[in-house]
Amino acid sequence: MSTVYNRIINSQNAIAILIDPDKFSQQNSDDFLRKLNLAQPDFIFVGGSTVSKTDFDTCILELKKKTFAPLIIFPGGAHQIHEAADCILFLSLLSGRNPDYLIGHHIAAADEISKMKIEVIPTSYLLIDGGKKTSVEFVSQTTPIPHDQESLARKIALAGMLQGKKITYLDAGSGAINMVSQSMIKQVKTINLPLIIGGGIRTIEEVKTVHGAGANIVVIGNRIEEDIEFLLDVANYQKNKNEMA
Ligand code: 1GP
Repeated sequence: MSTVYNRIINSQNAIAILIDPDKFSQQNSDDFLRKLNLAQPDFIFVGGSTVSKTDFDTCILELKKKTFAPLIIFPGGAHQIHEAADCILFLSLLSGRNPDYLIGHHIAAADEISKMKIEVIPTSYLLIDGGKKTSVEFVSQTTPIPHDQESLARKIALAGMLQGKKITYLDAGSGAINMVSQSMIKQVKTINLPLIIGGGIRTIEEVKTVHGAGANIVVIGNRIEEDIEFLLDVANYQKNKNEMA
């Protein structure tokens, strides 16, 4: 069966564009959507730390109608679920000790999700210090893993795998000054699980670096919110990548 998870496992050098429904009302223009489709992202992630249910639902429905890539929910809370999406990353914030983000939101969402046809991927989510306080840190009231604690990140990801998580996501947080280091990516990649890396990735050079270190999927959010023309650089990257494949 062709599932989003199979697609992720088989993805090398994939790009996910992150859409924050909080900002989507300004982005929802023909120009933005045309460039988003031109970029041919491998995945579109949708989610945010402070999003209302109404904005979330509108964003999912609009993107489902107007874009082509698999739509993956990257939830900031229990209310960010919708059956029009293809998949939800069922995130546990394993770098922190806040029970709400380890299991609380999951319980709140469990009945509703299980009634939907949506694919659910249990995911270890680790927040890594990216040089500034990010909204995930503030909202979750957790402390990120220090930037240079590669072995701690690896151990947490390994524990997540032993708990049954199918993916590891290392996030320096939206707008991070420092992206996750190559050495941390390499260490965590020694665990044989697909790896998603996000936070503070702002150039194609950085995308290449992160892919080169072993990320299956690189997530780009902030850079596109600031400059939608960057979608054209992503389009070129994707075109070259597909030609080389
Ligand atoms: C944040 O990983 C994402 O959760 C993306 O980060 O917005 O900095 O690209 P940016």
